[in-house]
Amino acid sequence: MSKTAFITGATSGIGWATAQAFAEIGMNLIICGRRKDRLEEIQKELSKKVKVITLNFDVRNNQEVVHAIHGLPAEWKKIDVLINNAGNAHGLSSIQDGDVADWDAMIDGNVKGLLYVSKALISDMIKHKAGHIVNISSIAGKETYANGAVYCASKKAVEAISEGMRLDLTQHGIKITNIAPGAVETEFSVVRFHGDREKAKKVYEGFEPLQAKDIADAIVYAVTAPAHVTIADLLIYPAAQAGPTTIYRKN
Ligand code: NDP
Ligand code: 8X3
Repeated sequence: MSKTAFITGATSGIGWATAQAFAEIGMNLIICGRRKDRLEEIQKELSKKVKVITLNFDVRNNQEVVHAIHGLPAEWKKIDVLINNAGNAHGLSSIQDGDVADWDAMIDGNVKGLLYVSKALISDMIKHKAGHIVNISSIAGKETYANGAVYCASKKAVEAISEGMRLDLTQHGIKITNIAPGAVETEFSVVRFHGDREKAKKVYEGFEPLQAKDIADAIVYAVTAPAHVTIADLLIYPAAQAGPTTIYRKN
């Protein structure tokens, strides 16, 4: 029987690439995001290969999360794989200059949103004594960099939640994978710089960044590992990167 994956942040970047990669291996998809038009386009594309439904909610709003998940049709209630991917950086500022609205967006989305979605799905995974949760952290969750205190804090929280989930849920047959990418060229930097595409482009100049598909391939590797294997933690850099801000650029 085909498995079902629930992917947050599937309208762009890593989440979208993961939806495509899962469709290639025959997984049915519940794709989530705030941009309804994009969800519908992706649904149309991937429905040629697998069954796809869309859920349109903001992960920061627990009521919306619970309403969307509880409203799933009966045949979509058994989730085999949850990809907690939705998230972004907002701003790149010193702690003294940071914008409170940016802080709220990062803590509420990257941390509380991941918790809300997980809580709404974990009890059924426990009931079925099976499941796999993949949390998308970041190199920012491993090492803090200047002007990134709050984004790094949000991803350090993801690291702690991954560890805690593994400690609490392994006994229920649920696997937890934490994936920490370095620089991936997606809409991430456009969002971080509040829509400034020129500034975003510069982040990836002079080296070959990861593409969303590189991370999707790692996610497929983790979720298709044999039943007795848990891929617990992966740190994935582009070849030119050696630390959060140590990137060897040409010129
Ligand atoms: P993108 O900006 O391309 O994608 C972010 C996705 O998250 C979008 O689909 C967006 O959908 C969704 N999202 C963001 N906020 C919310 C929200 N409040 N509610 C619902 N959905 C939301 O960036 P990436 O693909 O790069 O980012 C995916 C994950 O990877 C993030 O957690 C990011 O922190 C992490 N990451 C990224 C790295 C990079 O260099 N790109 C490196 C390390 C980690 P929509 O706007 O439609 O709601
Ligand atoms: C995204 C990578 O280095 O911009 O999490 O924090 S970084």
